[in-house]
Amino acid sequence: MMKTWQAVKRLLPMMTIFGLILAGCGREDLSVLRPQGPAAESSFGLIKLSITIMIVVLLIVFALAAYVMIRFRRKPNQNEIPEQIEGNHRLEILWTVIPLILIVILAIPTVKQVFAAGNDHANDKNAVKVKVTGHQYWWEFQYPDYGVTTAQDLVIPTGKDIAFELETKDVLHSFWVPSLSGKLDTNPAGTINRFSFSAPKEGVYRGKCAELCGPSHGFMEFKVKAVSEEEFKQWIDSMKAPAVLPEDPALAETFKNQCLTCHAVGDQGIANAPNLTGIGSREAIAGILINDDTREDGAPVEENLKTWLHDPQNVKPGNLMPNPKDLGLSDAEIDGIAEYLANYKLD
Ligand SMILES: [Cu+2]
Repeated sequence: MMKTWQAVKRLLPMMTIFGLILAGCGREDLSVLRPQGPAAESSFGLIKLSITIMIVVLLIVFALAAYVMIRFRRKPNQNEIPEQIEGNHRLEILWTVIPLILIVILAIPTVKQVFAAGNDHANDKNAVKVKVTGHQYWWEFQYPDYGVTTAQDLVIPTGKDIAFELETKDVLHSFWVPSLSGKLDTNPAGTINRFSFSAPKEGVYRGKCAELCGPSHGFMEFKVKAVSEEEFKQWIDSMKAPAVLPEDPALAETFKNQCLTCHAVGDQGIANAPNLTGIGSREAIAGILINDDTREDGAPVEENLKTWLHDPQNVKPGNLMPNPKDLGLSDAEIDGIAEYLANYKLD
């Protein structure tokens, strides 16, 4: 009785920790266990296959172990060592061949699907090409066929294969949308990695950087917005529309001189920092401040922009955005720019 209690006392904290860790896996849109596209479904199939094999092996081995422990346990007054059967050929062949068969069963679909996942659709005329560039701590998405560049919200048409070309501007990152596909690294030194996936259903899928890249790595989030083909075309058109600048001429001047020296809107500015075209329509500010007018999961976009602009380092430590105050902007100017950007929406 005492021993049981001690075992429980030792195991309890460990179980609690495991429970808490597993509880962290609960975010529906960030789970490989709820696949939303063919690439993720094929990985999920492999997960199910390997777990099934493991469970069957576990049950058989545990059942045999339990049987042996009960059936051959030492009887009262039994003092002699039982007959030793070391080197049983039949048994040894059996427990070598069975695992081999299991590994082959696992290997065939795994190899097949790994090669299928490497199919990059780079030369597929029907695929939508997207160049992904990882930056500390944001994602840039370029559509070379359309001449459009955006950041943080990757807009794609449903059902189409998206041919990705991955690169990084600084350190190693990893591009990962758990519910749509496996992950792929963005490599420095001009190495380009390619793969593709598609999203059959409209929706917003969360993506993450999956390679520790600095203090704000955990905040390096992005969204994949799968929309209908018409909506996608409309999005491209509105991204290509002439830039909208702040109405107030003085504020427009400040925005041009202080912000567009790194950022771009429409055809204005340069592309050293996230492109801001239509930022008011995005799912989040800085990837992590979720835009939600109902305030259920986040805050209204203008409030998020103010949070970001008044202290970018507080939101994402280590990012390259200078504090607008250090650039000489007044609180009123910062609020004005936040308001302007919040209303810069795409129709
Ligand atoms: Cu990262």
